[in-house]
Amino acid sequence: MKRMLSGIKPTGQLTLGNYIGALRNFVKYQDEYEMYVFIANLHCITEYQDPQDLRKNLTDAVALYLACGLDPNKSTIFLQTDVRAHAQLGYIMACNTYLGELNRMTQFKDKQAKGEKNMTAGLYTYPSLMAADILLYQANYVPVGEDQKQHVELTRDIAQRMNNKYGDLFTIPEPLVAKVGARIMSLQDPSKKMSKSDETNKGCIYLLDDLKVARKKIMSAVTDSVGVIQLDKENQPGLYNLIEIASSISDRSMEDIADEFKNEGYGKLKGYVADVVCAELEKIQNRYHEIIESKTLEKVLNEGAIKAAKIADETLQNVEKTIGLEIKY
Ligand code: ATP
Ligand code: LTN
Repeated sequence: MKRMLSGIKPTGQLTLGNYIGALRNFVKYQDEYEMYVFIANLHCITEYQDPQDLRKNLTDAVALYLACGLDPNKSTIFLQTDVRAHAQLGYIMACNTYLGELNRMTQFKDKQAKGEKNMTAGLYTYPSLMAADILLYQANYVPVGEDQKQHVELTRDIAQRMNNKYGDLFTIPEPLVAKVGARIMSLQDPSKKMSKSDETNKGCIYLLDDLKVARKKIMSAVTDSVGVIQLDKENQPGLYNLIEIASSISDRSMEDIADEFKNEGYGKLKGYVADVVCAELEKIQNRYHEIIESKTLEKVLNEGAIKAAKIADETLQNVEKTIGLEIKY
């Protein structure tokens, strides 16, 4: 069975973008692959997080993983810091990543261009840690949203380089980006990704949003003045985004949905999208509350960490030995 690994960095509440671009796919893949999914808490602290908020976000993220359908009997679910090898291999990876490579990473460049102050060294070397996350498990595939593809490609380059230098240390992973839903856009500005860090909060639907609030966000999504329902991503990006959201969740094709509403007004389509989204959120939220009350999270994470550490430690030990960090008596 091929191995698959992915992580989510819960710096805030998980969003509909995370669900459609990442989480939902993990659930689909867990029957076909040996699946490893982790909460990337080390990646969270590349920017300051209030400790209390961070703890709450981590707990919510695990509960939401389960509520969205990840099954601990099929997937290994764990917290990044519970497997110490991540930070250890992360350092070794940083020593095998060139500054030129890190300088090309768009996520970092965008933040720098925005003139963000107090950017940390951790934020800069984050792609090296992400490479360690993946390579520790010798993963064949890494399902991610469009924005993370570049990081997985860097991981491949680092792995290839180390394999050339030292012999076969790592499996070369492939990014897996879904055709529909890989980049869900903000409901208020369809030129921007739907993001946790949305300043207004109106363009982003959170998985734990009150259903009335979620509906309102969809009904007031920015569209266009063309007035015709059709699939034209360039000229009608807001409408396209709404149809993409509904298509991803309902498993209907975008063409099918556009066709059903082609003679209707935008309000009717938005109502349909809101129905689809709210029904899904309601299911997720009901399960989320059950899971929080059942107090099973600790057990899931403990078992996950034991399984994950077994594989990760083996890779780390092999790397340390191969690159000459061990003394043989
Ligand atoms: P931020 O919103 O602060 O930019 P993020 O949501 O991109 O952060 P993560 O939570 O780590 O950061 O992302 C987890 C996964 O969700 C990644 O695979 C990412 O590509 C995917 N993802 C995030 N936002 C979207 C989106 N709007 N559309 C599709 N996939 C997304
Ligand atoms: N960088 C990712 C989260 C992440 C990840 C990973 C995803 C950290 N390590 C390893 C896949 C594989 C993000 O910010 N979305």
